[in-house]
Amino acid sequence: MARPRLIRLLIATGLTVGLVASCGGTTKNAEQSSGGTASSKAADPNAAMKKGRKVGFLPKEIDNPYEKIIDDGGIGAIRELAGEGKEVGPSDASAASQVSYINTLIQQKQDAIVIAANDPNAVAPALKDAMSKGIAVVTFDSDAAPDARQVFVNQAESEEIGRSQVRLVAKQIGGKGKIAILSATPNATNQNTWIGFMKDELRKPEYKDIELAKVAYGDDDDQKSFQETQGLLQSIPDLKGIIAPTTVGISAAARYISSSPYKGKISLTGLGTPNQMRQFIKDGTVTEFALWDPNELGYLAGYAAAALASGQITGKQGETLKAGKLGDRKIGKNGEIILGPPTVFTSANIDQYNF
Ligand code: RAM
Repeated sequence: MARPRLIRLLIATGLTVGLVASCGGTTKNAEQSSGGTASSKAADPNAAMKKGRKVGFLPKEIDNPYEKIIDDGGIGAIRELAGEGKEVGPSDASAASQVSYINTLIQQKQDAIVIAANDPNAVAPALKDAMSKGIAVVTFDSDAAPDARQVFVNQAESEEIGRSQVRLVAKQIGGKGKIAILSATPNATNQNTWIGFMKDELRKPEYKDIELAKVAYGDDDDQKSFQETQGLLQSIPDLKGIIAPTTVGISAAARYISSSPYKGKISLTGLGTPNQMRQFIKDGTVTEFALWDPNELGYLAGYAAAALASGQITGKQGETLKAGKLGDRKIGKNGEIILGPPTVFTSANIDQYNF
């Protein structure tokens, strides 16, 4: 990966975000945790990483290629630490389905649960139950209520993800016209947080000529996202741009647009994997989109889970997570650890990435 070029690109597009945790929210401390044994003890940074830890990775849905890359990264980290990692999860991005998987992981006496929550509150009671039984709980990608987990491993700073999506679409449509957002599920913590920042960004005077006409939900389902794209384009004839802050949504939208009369007339950007988006960059359907490395996100979450389950960290602000090949990471406010800045992919760099 050509680092200097990548950094130049990030700066040019304004996507460089700090490696520090984002602000806001309440301060996480041991009292706010569930009182589970893993979280109520003080951290011992010098404790050995315990071998044989059992860690269950629970994605938003099992068939989402993005979540699969994350879980593979996490399972790889657990393997590195001589533990046993596994991925389990529902075939639809629903919180109710996730709850039964959480309960099974509790019954199996896993040492840690690492979850991308489909709804911040609906999974909280089951996660609190896990913590009360001494099971470490880490969220990644999409957070749960802060008192229902010890650590949230966020892919990048949420505010910057949201604002940068608006900057990308504004550039592509020349700062004027109607846009729509094609999101994932209506309750997804991550998409809703990003959309909140997108709306706030759009209030700035420089975007006065851009109107957010609609937020549609493809539920992180390929077919539904494809149909929602079609619906947006047919119902808003003067639509100029779509932001799809979901890898499932952007790839389905690109597929629809690439073989429709809208190709070349509508701008599409958002968050996608280079492998799913390559053909749409090459055929000109999409010019720029962003993402981080999902494998590294999973790896970081795996290390956080193992460190919690070994007593090295408790999730308190200021603690340091030793994250193997990713180096040391500070735990920020509200138990949040940030992976790092996203990369913007274009025809100039997409072939350097394979995920
Ligand atoms: C989808 C999911 C996930 C999100 C990515 C960008 O795969 O909705 O939660 O982070 O897109």
